[in-house]
Amino acid sequence: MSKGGRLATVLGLFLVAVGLVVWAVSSYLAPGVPGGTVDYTNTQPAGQPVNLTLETVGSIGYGAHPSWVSYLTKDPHTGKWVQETSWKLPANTVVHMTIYQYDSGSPLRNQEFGQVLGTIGGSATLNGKSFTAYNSNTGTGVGHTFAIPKLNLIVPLVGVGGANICGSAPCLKTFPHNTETFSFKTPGPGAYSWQCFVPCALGYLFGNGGAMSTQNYMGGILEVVQ
Ligand SMILES: [Cu+2]
Repeated sequence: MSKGGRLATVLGLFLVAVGLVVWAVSSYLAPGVPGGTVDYTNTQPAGQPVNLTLETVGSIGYGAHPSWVSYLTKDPHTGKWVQETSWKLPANTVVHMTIYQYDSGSPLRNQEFGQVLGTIGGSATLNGKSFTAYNSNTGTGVGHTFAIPKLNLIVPLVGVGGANICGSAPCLKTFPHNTETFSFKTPGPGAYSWQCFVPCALGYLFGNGGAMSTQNYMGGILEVVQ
C-alpha cells in the first residue's frame, strides 16, 4: 500500500473511533430520549411510492412525558411502533400516508385547519370515504392535524367518540379509531418540518407548548435525500 493509502486508512479509522466516542457519550448523556430517524430510502425500489404509517394517541403512556399526546411511526423494517417522528425519504417520490387516529377531538379554534390542502388530488380519505374538508363543529371534532408548512400540506385528523379511548401507546386496533389516508410527493432534497396545528396542548400558552413543540410527540422532520 502506498504511503498516501496508509495515511487515508489511518485517518479513516481515527474518524470512525471519534464517531464511536461521540455516539457513546451522547447516548450516555441522553438516556431514554426517544427518536432517531426512520429510514424509508431502502423500503422500495427507486422511484416506487413509499408507504408511511402513523398513529396518534391521546397519551403516550411512557417515557419522560407519559400523559402527552403523541404520534408514533410504524417502523417499516421491524413492523413495530416507535416514538420517532423524523423520516428519511427519497426526493421527488410519492408517499402514501396511513394514519390511525385514536384520540378524541374538539372543535378547531381556527376552522381553516379543517381543510385538506397540498395532497395529491387535494383530498384525503376518512375510513375509506374521500373528503376535502371536515367541519369540526359537527360530530366528534378534530383530534390532531398533520401539516408540512413548507409544502402547504395539511390534513385534519378526525377525533373518535365514546368512553373507550385508548389509554397508552401503541393502541390495539380494537380501540375506536379513524383511519385516514392521503398521498403527497416529496420535493427536492432538504429538511422539511412537519407538525400538528390543532392545537392540542391545552394548559400551555396558546395551546402550542409541550407536546406540540417537542420532537417525537406532535412534530418532526422530513429529511429528503437524493
Ligand atoms: Cu396534535
